[in-house]
Amino acid sequence: SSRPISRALVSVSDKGGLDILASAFARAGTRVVSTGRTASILADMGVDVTPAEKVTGFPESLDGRVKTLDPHIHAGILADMDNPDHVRQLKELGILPFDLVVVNLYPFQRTVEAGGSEDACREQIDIGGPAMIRAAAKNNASVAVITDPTDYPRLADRIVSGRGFTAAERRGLAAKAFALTAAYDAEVARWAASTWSDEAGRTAPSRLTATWELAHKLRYGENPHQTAALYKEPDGRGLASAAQLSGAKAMSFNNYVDADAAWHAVWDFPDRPAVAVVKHSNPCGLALGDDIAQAHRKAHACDPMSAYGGVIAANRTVDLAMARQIKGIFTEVIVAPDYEPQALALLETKKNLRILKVGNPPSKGWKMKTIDGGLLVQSADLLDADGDDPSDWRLVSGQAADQGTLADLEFAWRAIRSVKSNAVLLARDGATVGIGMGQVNRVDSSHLAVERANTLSPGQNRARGSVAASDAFFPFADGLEYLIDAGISAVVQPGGSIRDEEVIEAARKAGITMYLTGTRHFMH
Ligand code: 93A
Repeated sequence: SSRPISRALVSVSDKGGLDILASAFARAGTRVVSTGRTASILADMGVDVTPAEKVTGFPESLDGRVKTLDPHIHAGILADMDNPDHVRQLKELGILPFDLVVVNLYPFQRTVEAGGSEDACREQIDIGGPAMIRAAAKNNASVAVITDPTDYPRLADRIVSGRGFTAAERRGLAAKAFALTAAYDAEVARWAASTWSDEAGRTAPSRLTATWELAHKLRYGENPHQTAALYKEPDGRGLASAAQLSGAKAMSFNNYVDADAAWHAVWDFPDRPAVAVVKHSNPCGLALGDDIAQAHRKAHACDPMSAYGGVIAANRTVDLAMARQIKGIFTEVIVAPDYEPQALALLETKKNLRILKVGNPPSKGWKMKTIDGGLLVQSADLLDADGDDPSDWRLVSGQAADQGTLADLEFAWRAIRSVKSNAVLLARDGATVGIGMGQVNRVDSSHLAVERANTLSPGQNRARGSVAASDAFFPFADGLEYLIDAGISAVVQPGGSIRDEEVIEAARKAGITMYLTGTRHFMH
């Protein structure tokens, strides 16, 4: 049933459109209770306002943290006016009911997006506002709740009409209100998880509260007969929110998948300029350089054939030298933190090259994968396990590696994180020279790594003298023996097979250096 709006509670952070409400209240003779600045603005507009302090009998205190958190306010919102007992209690307590609550919340998300300090963001977590909104939404049988200033013009008529809102309208407004407070809390939860909780970041939450927004529809999915869209996290960071600086075509589904793999791969090496060239979510070249152009030359040289039509990621600003190198290579996408103006100008002449700029390294949050009827969630593989640092490695064969070899082993171990299992990788001078990926047994991956090292760069035997990494243990000696026959000088692998003794014995017999990490880097 409709009821006239004779008493309203107004407390808004976004002061826009208050004039619309003010004139509606004046015409309807609505009595208004309001907080601090909202009250003074309404008073200036000629509204007869009662400050919330007068109603609560308590001053707005603690820098505004306590303004409306008071039973004189909340009993006025929550009383069921169709329940005679509630009506009687209000009378006894000397509390007047509200017919309308108008609230919008502190701009928490805007403060986070503007890069506000932790203190500034925390202070923008609205407590009293959501309490009033939720109370009014719950009690929509008696109270209308307005949370969206763009609704004022439409709803002002209802106030003026003297009939107020229908039950259906109040229910619709209540549903909208709960959606607002839920989204608001989800944003707070996301921010709190990333800002406050290293430990919480290691414990799967009992309920996922993240929300994704439609970024844009994609032309199609993995294949043209599949429909697809990209959703982004609301904080507007990361690859999903990348700026596309150039390129005739929009990013495709597969482009995003490959760009993501490449982007993660280069940020496994934050301390050095690094470039990854990715095809079908696997690197076909990954390298470090003294500068970004050198890193790209080395990464491309790993497998120039596969680099055709690839996705390139760099973890430093792309300079003119690197742009010149890419100019002659058919490349689908390049993603980097930034581009020198001349480099960008040159790359832009390649009409089909999609150029992406991403402001932040990949987030360290949860990684998700859907399965039938569910969602698998895990913390990111950050290469921070016990065993990822060479000082934790156990030498089980041959001599301790010299500095250069150890650096290559460490590079190979970090690089293999971004190769799909089963992965075996050969490296030299801070660059991959042969990558075996995605095979269903480790011998095939070993073959592939050696074959690529030796055939893709004509006239060279790049396997000889390189170092090898394996993403998980060798279950038998055969895969390792193949690498030894190809001439590798050292190998790093997790260990832990029940046949470790056989595998270690093969290394010792060949006199090569072998380290066990005790940790693995599967990626499926
Ligand atoms: O700090 S609060 O969580 N504590 C409160 O008791 C309270 N009551 C209303 N924030 C509170 N509000 C919020 O103040 C409202 O949600 C609104 O966004 C804002 C309006 O304050 P003012 O009228 O002083 O500008």
